Amino acid sequence: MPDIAPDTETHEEAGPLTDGFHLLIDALKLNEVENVYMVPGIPVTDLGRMMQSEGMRVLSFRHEQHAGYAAAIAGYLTKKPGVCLTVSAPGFLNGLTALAHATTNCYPMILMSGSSEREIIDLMQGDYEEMDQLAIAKPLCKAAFRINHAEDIGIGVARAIRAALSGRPGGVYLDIPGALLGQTMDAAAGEKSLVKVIDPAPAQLPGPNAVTRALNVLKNAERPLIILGKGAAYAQADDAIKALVEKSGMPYLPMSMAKGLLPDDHPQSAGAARSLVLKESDTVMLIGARLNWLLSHGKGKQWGSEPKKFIHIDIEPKEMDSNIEIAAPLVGDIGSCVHALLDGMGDDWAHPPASWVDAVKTKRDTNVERMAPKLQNNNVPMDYHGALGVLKGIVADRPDAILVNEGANTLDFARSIIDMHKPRKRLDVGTWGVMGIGMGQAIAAAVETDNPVLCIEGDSAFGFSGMEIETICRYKLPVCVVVFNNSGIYRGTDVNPSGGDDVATTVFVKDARYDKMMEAFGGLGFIATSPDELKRAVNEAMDAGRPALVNAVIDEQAGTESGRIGNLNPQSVVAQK
Ligand code: ADP
Ligand code: TZD
Ligand code: MG
Repeated sequence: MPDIAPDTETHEEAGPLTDGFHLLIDALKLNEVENVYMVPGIPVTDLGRMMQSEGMRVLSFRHEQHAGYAAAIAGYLTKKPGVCLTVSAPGFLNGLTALAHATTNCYPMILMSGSSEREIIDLMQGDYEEMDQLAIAKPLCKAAFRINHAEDIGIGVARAIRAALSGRPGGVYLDIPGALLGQTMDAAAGEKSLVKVIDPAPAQLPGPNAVTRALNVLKNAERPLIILGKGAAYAQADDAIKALVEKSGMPYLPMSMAKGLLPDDHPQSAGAARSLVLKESDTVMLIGARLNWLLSHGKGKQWGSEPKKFIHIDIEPKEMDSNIEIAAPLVGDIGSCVHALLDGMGDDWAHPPASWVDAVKTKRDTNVERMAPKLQNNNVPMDYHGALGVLKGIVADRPDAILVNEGANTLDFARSIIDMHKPRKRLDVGTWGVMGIGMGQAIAAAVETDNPVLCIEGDSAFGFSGMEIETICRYKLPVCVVVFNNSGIYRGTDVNPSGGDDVATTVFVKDARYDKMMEAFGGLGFIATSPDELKRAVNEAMDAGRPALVNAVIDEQAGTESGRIGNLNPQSVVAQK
């Protein structure tokens, strides 16, 4: 065997080195990622520190799920991927719910998780926090990648960003083996390896035939309806959408998070005539809204007996015909599609027949009138209407505040009672109806927008993320949490059907003082037992611009099972004991 010759080639002095930590940070910064939502620990503790020292804003949470929900909604609010950073196995799994939630809701997000030694994981030899994270993440997100070599960090981050943002946005998993962070390479070569993603969400223009087809369907409509979904809000094509709605003269219905895209008191809003427009319309144009369970899949009693024609604007071609036949699919990004429609409508577009527009308006005005006195009641204990009537006024006075909302009755009543006045100000449970988004979304809303945040939370819903009020206090965020405390899930009155000592499964500790939790971390605590007290407390909290929690005592009997979706509960055929 020949002797191995000594290396005679590299006599030049080696240049400065960089490492995986710095390359990752540089790659993120190059792509304008400014904020990271994380929980520290092996192997990402130093990464968090270095991100902070390199000028990124690093928000350290108490639980990864909430860091994940923060990243997901940051993506929705900014059209840039929200980044969540977690430790391996358990931290990764805690973040995964949020990644799946982001994907389900079409929010761009990147979950970056540290991971353990590949060789040991693959031989299942029991490493610290061992888990094949990439394989587990794959079915739950839009794309999943692992970066194994420092020189691939640039391209890996670029792929993650483009995958999250392009087409239908969604969640992306990026696996960061601990060993990667410590890898070194020549600094100049490292810098060259970074990739700035050019045009990460390219415009997707609709085909001209598809535009003509859609306009023809619209033209022939007698009772048209526009439905705006959160995809329309995400698209940030606010002016074009408003122009389209107004030029068309058609009534429109905003889905929950599309409220405020046009102000809810807009004359064409059919928000308070939902049942009528779903049932009676003959043509429906969906803009960034899916015909999923939230719209009863486009069929059934709610939609009336006559067949309707659907026009569907969405960036995802597979969404067309997903539940029912779409007469005019318009595939493209919402901005481009809406502009194409506006152009095609010309200057003399005829508004729908007055009989239809007037019928919707009459129904809406009647419903609003009927609701008004309920919202002014000053009952003690408060019911949902009395409490939300007050909060409706506060939101009207503070249209820039971001409203975060979760719960069952607390969600459903707040959604229908509180008008939104500007786009992307209402953040809620999204497509899954997930409890626990509250504090994470509140934190990201404050961090990403600098606007004040008002959270309206069921007491159960709040409990899922309640510990993050420490995070809110630590970062001194202008978040006011109102807990609708009815001592339970849906109601506080259930009794244990067995007659045993345990309380019913839906009931919590009576007279709980959630306000004291906030005080424990230095925030402001309030208790409100009447609408007047609630008004005073929330205004004081919002004026203070500091972390605050108002414990709003709600009538234990006021709620109904599952809020508005009790019909989805399966029924047992066996008589209950
Ligand atoms: P909602 O729950 O408010 O009804 P969904 O989440 O069901 O809304 O629907 C959002 C839809 O918007 C998704 O089908 C998604 O593909 C689509 N979407 C998201 N961003 C865009 C965009 N920029 N252009 C076109 N469609 C988009
Ligand atoms: N777990 C998760 C993650 N999401 C869920 N949606 C649920 C459980 C089930 N669930 C609901 O759908 S609403 C709700 C739960 C537990 C709480 C309702 O109680 P609340 O609101 O106190 O938040 P109200 O005002 O009492 O109805
Ligand atoms: Mg409750």
